[in-house]
Amino acid sequence: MTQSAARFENFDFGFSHDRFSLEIRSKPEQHTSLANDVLVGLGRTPKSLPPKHFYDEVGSRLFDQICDTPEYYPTRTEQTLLERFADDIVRKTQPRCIVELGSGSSRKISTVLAAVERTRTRCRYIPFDVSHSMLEVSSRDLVKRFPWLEVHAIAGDYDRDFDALPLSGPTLFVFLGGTIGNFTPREATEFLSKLRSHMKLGDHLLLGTDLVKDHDVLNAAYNDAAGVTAAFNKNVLSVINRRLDASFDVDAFQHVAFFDHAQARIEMHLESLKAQTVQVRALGMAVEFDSGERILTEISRKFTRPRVAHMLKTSGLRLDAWFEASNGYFGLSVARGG
Ligand code: AVJ
Repeated sequence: MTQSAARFENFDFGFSHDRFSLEIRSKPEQHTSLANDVLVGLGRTPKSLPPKHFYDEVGSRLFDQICDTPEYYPTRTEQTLLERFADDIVRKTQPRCIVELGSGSSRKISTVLAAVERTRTRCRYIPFDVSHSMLEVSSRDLVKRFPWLEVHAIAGDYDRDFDALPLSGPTLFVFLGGTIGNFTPREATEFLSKLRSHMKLGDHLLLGTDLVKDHDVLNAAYNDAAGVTAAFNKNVLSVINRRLDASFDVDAFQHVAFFDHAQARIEMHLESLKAQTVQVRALGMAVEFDSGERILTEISRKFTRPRVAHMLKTSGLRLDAWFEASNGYFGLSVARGG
């Protein structure tokens, strides 16, 4: 066991070596409470499912493919912003510890770590994600690339298992991709307030937010011509089939996504192509669909700078610096407590 591992002996350690340890806070079958979300979300009208269930192995791979479609601009816009401003962000926040929530493939963080390297300081990286395999692959890659880096990966639900992190010194919490947009305004404030309660003097938050823009651009980003987003959306039905022994005919639903101007959000739905009844055997549940009935599977809110500042303020945070793409497509905020 490494030193940091010893301090967390109440948790399971999946893996531990020199500069990389993987801490398992919840097993993939437990952390997402899929059964409860299906019971509640498909048991009421209108039907809905939380977006976190998209990301099994197949779904995570599909999401990476979405990022490579020509229509889906957020990932590459944010990456360009990071490349341009990582040095400024690191100079401003001087992190000795970087915690990334929903780190995924950790592609973007290496841009920040390269900027840390240029300041000739070191830091510890704590990626937090549901996907064990993704954490393992990306962490191995990072310690190889940065010979000074210590990675303490945590497999769990950052919305739930977020406690007793092995922090050391000024910490930069990182929440990228615009994923904060998956939360309703109330949920976002709850989440950020909780994060705020873990922040000490000198800690910062680096937050990525997708911005309101031309509706055609927004609609295209969630309706790519190659149909990757449609496959990603429908995959949640396969997840339910496999994990809860359900009988969804994936081809009997179609992908629907559109920008709702009034709520400044993309809504993604699965629309039943016929009247049908689906069995969820593990729950002893029969779910009836009318023809054309929809399941809301994701919201993705789009912001403006004042809306971000307001959201941060209501969560006890203060917008300290704002970096925006020259086309106005995406924003990066640096915030601090109070
Ligand atoms: C990973 C939540 C930022 O909301 O744009 C991409 C997920 N859904 N295409 C987003 C997603 C459909 C994505 N986030």
